Parts: sequence; structure tokens; C-alpha cells
Amino acid sequence: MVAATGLMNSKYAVAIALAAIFSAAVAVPTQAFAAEVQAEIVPGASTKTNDAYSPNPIEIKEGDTVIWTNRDGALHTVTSGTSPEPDGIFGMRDATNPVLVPPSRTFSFTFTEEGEYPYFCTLHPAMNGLVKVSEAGGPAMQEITATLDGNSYKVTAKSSAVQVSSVTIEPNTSVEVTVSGTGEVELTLPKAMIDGINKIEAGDQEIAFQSVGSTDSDSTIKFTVPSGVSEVEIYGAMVVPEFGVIAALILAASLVAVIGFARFKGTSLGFGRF
Ligand SMILES: [Cu+2]
Repeated sequence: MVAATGLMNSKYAVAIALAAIFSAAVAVPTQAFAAEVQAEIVPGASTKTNDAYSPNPIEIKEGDTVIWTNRDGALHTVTSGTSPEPDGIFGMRDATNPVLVPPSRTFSFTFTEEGEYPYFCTLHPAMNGLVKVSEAGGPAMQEITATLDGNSYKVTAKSSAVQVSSVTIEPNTSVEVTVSGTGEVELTLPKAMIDGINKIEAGDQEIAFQSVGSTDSDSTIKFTVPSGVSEVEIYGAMVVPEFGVIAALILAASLVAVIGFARFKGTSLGFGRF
């Protein structure tokens, strides 16, 4: 280790480049943050009441889309309001005509505001359901695992606006977080992976962060992802080093030493002949 330290610095760029290539290879495609939630009009719905739509209630977040599939053999509707009065929020083509959903077809609606949305079937007014939309501000929890040398590090992200798709360790340097969306995110990072967090960069810009918690094993930070940013670099006093790279560098160091020694011998031998 001690012998390799000098070489480590000169080969540092190589290690970082390797890490960058590796991170590019594992980049995960970003997904839309809003969810599509499946629901159905159950078989035999015509004779059912609050069990005609399933699940009931449907619990979602602001921005989510509910897709109802008609699994029954009859026509039905998914019409907002309290039976038998449509309120016009969804499921109506115009003031008087509901959207008919034939067997095997779907009806979908995107809920952008929190609240409770009762709905029913205009053809079978006993059929009724409820969609409960909670504030997107109730942050979603995401768990992402970063791996290095067979060790995995579990990172938790909490945000109502930002989706974290991958966390990549650049050994000895930083932790790179791939994000989509703009807004505040709270990250809990294992200290075994990064400790003494001291700087966050997005692109070439430093962004402000707050330490909001610390335990023996984890630290939690909070920052705002600016618009147009897809990668955030977190720097710390300690970032886990890559064992494989260190081993390769030590091997390279000893090879260089051996070759150097052999050349020296060869040269001196050559001189000896003249
Ligand atoms: Cu119906």
C-alpha cells in the first residue's frame, strides 16, 4: 500500500476514467415520475355496488393516471359524481352524454389535484367507486442500491418531484446520482460509502445542500435539483475506494518495477560488452 501511494496519484485519472466508463455502462433509463394505476370494472359489475370497481377505493398521488379496464361483458361507464348526478370532472363526453366503456376497453383519467372523487356507472347507478388522490407533497420513498466490488450500499431518496434512477460510486472521488425532475430531494447515504459530505455539484455548478440528519451508519442531506440537470455529484471527506483498481495499480506498479529492473540489467550488460 505504502509503496503504491505515489503511483496511485499518477494513476488517479485512469481510475476515474474507468469509473466514468463503468457508470455510463450501467446508466438506467429515466422513467416518468407519475404512475399509471390499473383498476377494473369487475365481471358481473351490473349487479354489484361498491364492489363493481376494483380496487375500491383507488388510492393514488397527484399526477397519477388511473386506467380502468372493463372486464365485464356489458357496457359500463366511469363517471365522476355521486350517483345518479355526474359532476362533469371525468367520464362525460359533454353535459349529457357519458363516455361508454365497452367490454375489454379502457377508460383513463389523470388526477392533478388532491381530493376525493366519487364515481359511478350511469347505466347501472348502484355501481359506485371512489378515487382518493393525496398530495404529491407527501414525498415518495425510493431505494437505490449502489454496488462496488461486490459490496452494496443502500441509498434512500425522498422527493415528491425528483426521481433518482441510479447511484454510482466513483471510487475515492464522489458519488454520482442520476436524477430526473426538478425540485427538492432528501438523500440518505451510508457512511461506509461516503462520509463527511462537503460539496455537491450539478454540471459545473456547486449547489447548496443542508445536512438534515446523521446516525452511526448514515447521513441525510437535502438539496434542490435545478432544472435541466440529470446528474449530481456528491463529494465527501471519504468516498469508498475501489479494491479492484487498487489491486490493479499495485500489480501495475510491481510490473513496472520488474520491467525497469530487467531493462537496467540489460543495459548494464550491454555496456559491459562494450
Ligand atoms: Cu354499468
